[in-house]
Amino acid sequence: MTIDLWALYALMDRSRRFERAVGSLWQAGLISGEMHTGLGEEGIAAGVVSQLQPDDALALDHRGTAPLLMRDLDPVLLLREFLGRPDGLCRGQGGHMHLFWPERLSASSGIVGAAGPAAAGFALAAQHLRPGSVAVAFFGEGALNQGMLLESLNLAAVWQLPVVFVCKDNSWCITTPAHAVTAGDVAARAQGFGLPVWDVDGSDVEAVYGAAGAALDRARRGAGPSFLHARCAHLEGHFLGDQLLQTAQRPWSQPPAQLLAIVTALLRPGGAPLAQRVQALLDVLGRIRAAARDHGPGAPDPHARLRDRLRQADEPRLEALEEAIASEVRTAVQTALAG
Ligand SMILES: Cc1ncc(C[n+]2csc(CCOP(=O)(O)OP(=O)(O)O)c2C)c(N)n1
Repeated sequence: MTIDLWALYALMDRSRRFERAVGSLWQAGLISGEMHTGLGEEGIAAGVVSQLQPDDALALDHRGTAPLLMRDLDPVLLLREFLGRPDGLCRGQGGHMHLFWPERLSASSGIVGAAGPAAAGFALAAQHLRPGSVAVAFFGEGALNQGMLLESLNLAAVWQLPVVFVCKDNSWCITTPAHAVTAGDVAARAQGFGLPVWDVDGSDVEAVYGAAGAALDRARRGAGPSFLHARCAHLEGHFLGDQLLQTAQRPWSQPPAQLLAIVTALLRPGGAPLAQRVQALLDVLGRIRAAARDHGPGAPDPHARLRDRLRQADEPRLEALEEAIASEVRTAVQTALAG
């Protein structure tokens, strides 16, 4: 199997630039509500989505932007949806979490775990109506404690559905570390339903591509469902704009000044009692330590990782590619905001 790393990087870089642009619009107050990005998940999205066929189905969680863009959804339609405009993908009614793109059977939901039953349903339809096509579910490790996801693993195994369950494991469920709420071992859970499991580093797009290729091939052959467990980190924390969460979940890149600002804010007079604030501070520091322990000193950033490799291989080519993508994203943003 030859992997086109340039093509994968193009998907990841386009998604990274688009989501950064979305972040700026959100910061400017043009997008209402919370904003969850897939920054840090691009290696998983690209490794899987680049191998989907037009008839395949995709069930997504609250971080659906990257996979949808990588499936070649028009970024203008997507952005107008985020802006709440009637000319958006879902007439501005879905926001960034509840999306449906019928032409490529892709749906997302903010209900944690909902990608499981959606993908199982898509896969059941594929089994009867479109043999050889498959469904993919994307979800975080937090969803593994949702009954409906476990029921989906069970039914998929019993009915031998052509589905690949992709768990993007960042080891955090908003402010709750996974180990505090999830018993046992993720892979063992899926194996308990008889599903084969591939365990990969989600920041290594090549590894994800290899594992996803094997899992998708298995589903296409009618050999049944499987489970991809891919570890990752969310570079922006759980959602945009939460400095505490970002610091706690992304300890490798926090300049000391930012940390100092948080400590100062927590100890400022007024507001909650001092004892409570000191406790909050200790809690944040504990989380930083835990995250550093889980992730090590380097940022597990799939985009930077592949970029370094391609820069060493051919820097002018990389620059030209990035320039073209940056220009495409700029044009998409301008077009979406116009009219
Ligand atoms: C059924 C349900 N319960 C709770 C929530 C609130 N909620 C939104 S995102 C989230 C964390 C989900 O964690 P995980 O599945 O690991 O995904 P991550 O955000 O880490 O990518 C929670 C609890 C929800 N949206 N749906």
